[in-house]
Amino acid sequence: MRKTWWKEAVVYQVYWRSFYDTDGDGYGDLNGVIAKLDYIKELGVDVIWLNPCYESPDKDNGYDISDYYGVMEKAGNLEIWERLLKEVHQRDMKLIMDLVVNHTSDQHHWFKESRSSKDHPKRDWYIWKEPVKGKEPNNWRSYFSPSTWEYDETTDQYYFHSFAVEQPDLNWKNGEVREEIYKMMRYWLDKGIDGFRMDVVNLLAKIEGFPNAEKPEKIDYLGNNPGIHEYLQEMNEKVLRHYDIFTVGEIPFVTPEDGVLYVGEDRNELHTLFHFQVADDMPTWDMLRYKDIQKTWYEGLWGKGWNSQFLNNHDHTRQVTRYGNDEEYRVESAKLLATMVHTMPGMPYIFQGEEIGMTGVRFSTIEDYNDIAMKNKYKEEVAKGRDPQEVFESLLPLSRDNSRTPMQWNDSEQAGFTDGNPWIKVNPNYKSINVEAALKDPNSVFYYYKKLIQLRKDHPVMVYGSFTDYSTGHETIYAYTRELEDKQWLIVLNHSDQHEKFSIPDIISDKKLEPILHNYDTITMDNKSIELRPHEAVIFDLQ
Ligand code: ISL
Repeated sequence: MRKTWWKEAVVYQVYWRSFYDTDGDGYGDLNGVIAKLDYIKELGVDVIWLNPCYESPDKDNGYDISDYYGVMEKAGNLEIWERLLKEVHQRDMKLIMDLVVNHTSDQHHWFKESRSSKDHPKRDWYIWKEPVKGKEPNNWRSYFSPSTWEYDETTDQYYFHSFAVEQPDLNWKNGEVREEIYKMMRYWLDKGIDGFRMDVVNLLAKIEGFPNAEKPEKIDYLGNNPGIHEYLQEMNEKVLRHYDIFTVGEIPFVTPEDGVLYVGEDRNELHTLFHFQVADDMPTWDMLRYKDIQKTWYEGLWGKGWNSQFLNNHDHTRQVTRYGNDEEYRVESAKLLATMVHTMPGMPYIFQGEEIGMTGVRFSTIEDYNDIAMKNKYKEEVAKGRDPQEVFESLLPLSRDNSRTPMQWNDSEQAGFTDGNPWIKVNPNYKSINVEAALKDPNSVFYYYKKLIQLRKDHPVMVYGSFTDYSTGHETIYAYTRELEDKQWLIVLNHSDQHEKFSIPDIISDKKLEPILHNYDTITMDNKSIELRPHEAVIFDLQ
């Protein structure tokens, strides 16, 4: 397996609008990220992924871009962005930006020109279709609305949008569009960024002819269509391969068989990917399903391409709430989940606040929420006549706002996030869950993450070691090895609220188990088995 800097990296995701506000407008900003770089560096991470800060009307929190070359005023300006990049590099960290090129904002001048008339030169920069029997051209659903089509009176045609009405899809079949995107990519790469996280990059190619879907609610027809690999190979040829960077594709609906086509080292497309067989398709914790997903992705990619590991981000509820125990065992559970993500094969991603065990949120009314996906779904379901309170409660667990509440810096007003009125309420548990408290507590989740990240730097086995599961079929214990040359680790996790006992497999029972990281202060074991308390996690070096 080829060794590279990015394969050994840990990525920290900064959702800047919820990170730290320095100008009191209630939104985090780039100066706030700069102000907290020493905190991020203290953790030991190597790369910062910055969510979009380009010019945007902010209908989808920056994922609706109106000018790829500008920085939205809420975030700051280009000069502050330049300073952020310099400060990140001065701390020997790297910065990757979000590349959102499946769609733009409907306020982008390209779209305004395109929609102005059927024969405008930019008409074909977006996807326009005639009505069919006076209605939408087909039955496809979008991520954020009942149809992927929005009627435009000016020219009596529909335009295509995979997400919100305000996010029209670019037409990647048009070579002018592709060249314009490549030019923009070079602009940011030439400024010195270290790569891109590519937003729904497998949606760029659409099914020829836009035929009706048998199951429109499944929406997987939006991705992985013929032509996508040609686009990515062209992007690689014309842009990516000319820089020492890494690219991570956000690739929904993908299986390992498809995934290797995006990240295979012989494919000249992307370096690694996020799949969503957990985050989108596993609503709550299911150990057997998680084990199977990790096994199939390991078998599908190992030796061919590189995986990425995450359990939460700005779109997916905080992991200790969704997949762990955020009450009685919050600290142990947060540490166990971190141990698992960081010892699985692939690059680990930390979403801001995860390192102090921040939890999901339960606000009391729909007005407390901001997420366009949740608010559109709420309106759609209530319009069907469903009880509003029941709809609201059904949307709470997976609302993207669970992860978007402000970073909790201390126990002062607004958790030290802002002196103003925050754009979204702070999670009320900030009084006890905050950075200041974590930095004072040697047993905090923060310092456990710091140790995990340091282990990766000190032990190549954590990055390049082969993976073997020794707990197949066990619903609460996950026990697996990582092996590289003569180095062998055993990771043992008890993902449950009960006490468990793990019998050490014969094949490794002749080895001495030397604990190197542990989320409790003692270990109870003999040479045959290990007693495991609720959410206990141990990494052993086998000697
Ligand atoms: O949020 C999701 C479901 O809970 C994800 O499926 C997510 O919408 C999807 O993976 C695409 O996400 C990306 O593109 C969207 C943007 O809203 C998300 O924030 C971004 O991560 C449109 O650009």
